[in-house]
Amino acid sequence: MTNLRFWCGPIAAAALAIGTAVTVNASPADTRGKAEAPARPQPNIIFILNDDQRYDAMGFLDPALRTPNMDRIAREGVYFPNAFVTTALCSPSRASILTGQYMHNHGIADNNIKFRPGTFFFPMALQTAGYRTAFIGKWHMGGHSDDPQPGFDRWISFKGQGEYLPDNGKGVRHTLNIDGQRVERRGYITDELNGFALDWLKQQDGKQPFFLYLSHKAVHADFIPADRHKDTLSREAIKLPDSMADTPENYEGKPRWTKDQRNSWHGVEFPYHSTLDVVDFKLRYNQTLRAVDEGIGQILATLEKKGMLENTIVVMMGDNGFLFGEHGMIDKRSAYEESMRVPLIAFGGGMPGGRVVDQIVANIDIAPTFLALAGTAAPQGVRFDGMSYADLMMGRPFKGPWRTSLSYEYYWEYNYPQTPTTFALRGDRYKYIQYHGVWDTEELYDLKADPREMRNLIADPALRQVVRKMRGDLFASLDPEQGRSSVTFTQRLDEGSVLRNRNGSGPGDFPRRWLRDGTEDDLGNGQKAEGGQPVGH
Ligand SMILES: [Ca+2]
Repeated sequence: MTNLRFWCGPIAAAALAIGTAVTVNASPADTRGKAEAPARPQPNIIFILNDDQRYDAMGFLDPALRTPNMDRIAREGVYFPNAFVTTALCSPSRASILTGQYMHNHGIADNNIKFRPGTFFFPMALQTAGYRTAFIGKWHMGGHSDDPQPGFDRWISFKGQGEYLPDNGKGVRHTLNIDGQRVERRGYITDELNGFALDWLKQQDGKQPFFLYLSHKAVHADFIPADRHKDTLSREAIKLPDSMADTPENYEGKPRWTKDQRNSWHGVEFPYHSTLDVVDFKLRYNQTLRAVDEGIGQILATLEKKGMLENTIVVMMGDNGFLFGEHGMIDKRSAYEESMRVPLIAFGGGMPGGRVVDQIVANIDIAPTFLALAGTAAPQGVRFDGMSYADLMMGRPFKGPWRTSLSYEYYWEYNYPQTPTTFALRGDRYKYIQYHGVWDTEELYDLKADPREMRNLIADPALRQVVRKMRGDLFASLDPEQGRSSVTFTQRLDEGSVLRNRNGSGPGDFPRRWLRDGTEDDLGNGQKAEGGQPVGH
């Protein structure tokens, strides 16, 4: 289970990253009897969360990037190629990380809603277990506030999405909230946050275990790289996806909304209502990520210098993915792979290195995993939707079973009306997607045969049972027994980003399989078309 099969060149690595690798690694059975020494009591934990870093935005998966420190962690530590978020949107995903719960349970359905009072954040339990805790960076939950939040002894944050640069270009400094005090910004955001993290790490004396949550603003749009990285990396190395083109083949079988989105705020024809070039956009993203990677290198160097790497677990993850032209779209929110899939790598703390863990893991697993690593648990009455993968990470015997699929949910936002409310079930082999509140088709993809999600198999008669089972499993997994599966109603504040380019493409068509002349014998409702019983009018 410790072979470096992913470290064998970009083609194999890319195949692995898109889920086509054949080798099954670190399965529960594999790990039995091969345990390393038990983890030291109460290891230190550093969690580095990067904003909108998609699953393949690391140099060992994409040669257009340069991330030697992330590559080192993947090579010498543990790489999770099947890591996902249960919602591809900043605040809801971050809330799932902190609470260990699905969005419909924690209630942060968009980037504006505030936490319910009394919500449990996992760092509270780390404090109770004796940890010193720090939050440094983007919080972005609870309205436009950067006030200190429960669970953290040290607090450094900013309002909303924050700003890359320390001032507005007109002499007005942006500010940070440091333990409740308003302090003026000094430098480029990634370097500034990383500097605070290094300062805090240097203060740790080893008498108390610590937990550091370093939450970067990078690489959220609009990307601004550090000055030292502005002219670096190759534009020519950036490859846009084949699915970006507006061709009948690319939209065959796709939902109507994907074609509609093409000419919109989140589409390649009118991106952010501008003339933005997607290649230039991706180049700036790649450049902006470099400061994050350099910061990780400094953190590792500091740990090594202090002799703390053996007892400090470093975990790096993305809060959601990002589309750069896939299916004619940009940004995130959808259940397509580039949106819901994230990087996840771990290193240090005595974990056996050079391993790939193939199990499906998610943002909702962070809270139970970190509490397990710390040897503690949530207080009575707190329920996690996620599972601890601490044993998988640390190479310890794993008492299965592990999940075979993961549910996904996204709730429509009035301000970005291009993407409908989405529910999906992502398994090892198939992904099933259904939409709520729009007249559109479901989707089913065979991820082994079609990792780019180009051939919608929803109407394939041979897969009818697969579709029925996944519909049922999705519904069951979202926990309707508790009556919490209702679609969230959010407040509309304006008309939203509704503009279209007059010279761009038109709206999408209905699926061809739905078209009839009106004389066919299958003109009942959808149940009849699928061989079931109509349920009335
Ligand atoms: Ca994000």
